[in-house]
Parts: sequence; structure tokens; C-alpha cells
Amino acid sequence: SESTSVNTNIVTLTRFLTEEQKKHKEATGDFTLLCHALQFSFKAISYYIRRATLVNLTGLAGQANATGDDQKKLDVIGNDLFISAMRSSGKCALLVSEEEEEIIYFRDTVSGARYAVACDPIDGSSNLDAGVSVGTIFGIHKLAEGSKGTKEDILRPGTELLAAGFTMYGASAQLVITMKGGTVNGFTLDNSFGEFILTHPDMRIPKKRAIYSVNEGNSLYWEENTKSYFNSLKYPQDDGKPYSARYIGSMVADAYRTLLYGGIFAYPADKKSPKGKLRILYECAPMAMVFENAGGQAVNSKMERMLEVTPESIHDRSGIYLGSYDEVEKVKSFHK
Ligand code: AHM
Ligand code: MG
Repeated sequence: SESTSVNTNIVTLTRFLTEEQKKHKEATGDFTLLCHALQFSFKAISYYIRRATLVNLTGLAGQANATGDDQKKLDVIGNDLFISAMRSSGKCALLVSEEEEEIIYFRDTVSGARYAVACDPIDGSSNLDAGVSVGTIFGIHKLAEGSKGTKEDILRPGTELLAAGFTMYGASAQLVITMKGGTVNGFTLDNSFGEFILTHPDMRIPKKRAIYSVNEGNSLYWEENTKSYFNSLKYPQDDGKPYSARYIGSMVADAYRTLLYGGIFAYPADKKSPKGKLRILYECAPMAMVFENAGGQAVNSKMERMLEVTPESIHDRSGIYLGSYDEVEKVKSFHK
């Protein structure tokens, strides 16, 4: 019949999480509730990112703001939305945000919360005004046994992450999430349902692909081995062709493309930024977990496994290479 062409058995994020929860006997449903709050913040941020463009357009048409209030910048709105979602979830004991210098503790408002969350609410925000894709990155740790939530609960290596992922706000909002020892699953926000729908189950990154993604404007500051690695990609490879370059300048968008198509994404440490640019807790480690669970790899500029790095302070930076398994092997071979 006609109706058979319509999928009536849709897997929403809620359904997916409920089914995942059933697999874990000891699960209390707390994590599912935390994810509910997370996905709400993604929907809200996605909505305001789309709306912001319209607000700017009215501005251009000569309309004045009646109250004279300054329009809040989007990264402030994104940060506030995220904080409020985490606080009200009742499951988050503490939060690290790129926009906040210090850890935010919810201990006074919440008892029994068992998770510590790190996030970059709107990563790549320098791209916002041009309508280029940006994203939210998140990593979730479980508090140590008996802990009510301290700095030590979040200053953990990525190997201990319970879950991590990101949402890219592009042509549509794409949510990618993975759990410890699990697969990587991609969801697309269906705006009419207001639901994230499972569209990319069990994502696997291609084993190799001749695409590199790096800010080549920094090459003056690169170490010699970094220079020779990227230089080598510009000469004919086994198939007689050099690599293609793709760089959006939004980590989430560059990483999402790399996850789907394969290749390498890098932000190496260099002479200008010896510690690298990207942040360990809410940029490097969550992405590294996604890439490893999808069959790829992630290392820092010392070629150490990214997930094994323990940050000393919440905003610590690192150089990073992440991508297809074979592409990261090639990076390593140039840095011996
Ligand atoms: P942000 O957190 O201030 O937005 O900076 C992080 C962004 C990443 O999304 C992106 O990979 C990188 O900065 C781009 O940096 P650059 O402009 O130096 O190439
Ligand atoms: Mg950022």
C-alpha cells in the first residue's frame, strides 16, 4: 500500500537512548535525563543560530531596537542556554564551558547529580556572521565514587569519558554521540517533529582518504616534521594524485566532514602556540573519542594518544591530529 513508503518506525534520540539503557542492567536513567537536557540545548541553540541571521537583516533594514538593548551575542546565548539546561537537568554536578573561566558547580541546587560535563557551546563562532557551520562539543564524565563533584572529577583523561559528541549546526543540525566502548551514531534534527532522528547508525570513518584539513597560514610557525608531512601530501601519491585541501575553520564542521569522507584534520602545536590552539577538555578529547570509536585515530603533536592526555587545568590546550586510521599512521611516520 501507499503507506509502506513512509517510515513509521522512526528511531528518535529518546528511543535510541531508552534502548541503550536497557542494555545496561545497572543504569538508573540519569544519563538518559542528562541527554534530554543536552538535546534540548542543541535544539534551542540551533533555533537561535538560524534566527540571528534574520535579526541582523532587520537591523540592516534600518529598524531600531525599541528597548535600546544590545542584542546578546550568540555565543553568550549559547552558553546561557547550555548552563541552564545542565542546571535544570538535576543530573549535572559541575560544568566546564569554554565561555566560563571557572568551573560552574550546581552542588547547591542539585543533590545526587552524578555527572561532570565539559562543553564548547558554540565552537567556531568567528564563522557565525557568514552563516558558516558552527557546532557544540561536549564530553561527559561520571563523578568518582562518593564524590559530590570536584575539579578532579573533570580533570580526567579522555579514556575515562562516559560519553562524548557534538552537534553541527549546518544545512541541518547533526548530532553525533558515542558512549564508552560503543559505536558512533548520527542523528539529524527534524525541525517539524522537533526530534533528532537516527540517520547515521554505527558510523565508521573510511580507512584512508586523500583529504587534509589544516590552517596552512600557520605553516611559517610549524616545526620541520610538520612542514615535511604536509608538504608530502602535495606530491603524487600511489594513485598519481596529490591530496585535496579542505578547511572550513570550524572544528565541528571540519571534523564532521572528515568523519564521513575520511582524511586528516589537524591543528598542530607550533612555534607561535607551543601548546596548540584547541582545548583538551571540550574540543580535543570528545572528538578523539568519537574518532576512535568510529575506527579512526587521534594523537597530539607529540604523537601521544589524545585520549590518554590528562589536562592540568580546565582550559588546557593541545596540538591535535585526528582522522582515518591510515592517515594518522602516516602523520606518525613523519614525526618519528
Ligand atoms: P573558538 O573555540 O574560539 O571558536 O576556536 C576554535 C576554532 C575551531 O573551531 C577551529 O578548528 C579553529 O578555531 C580555527 O582556528 P584558525 O582560525 O586559527 O584556523
Ligand atoms: Mg572552541
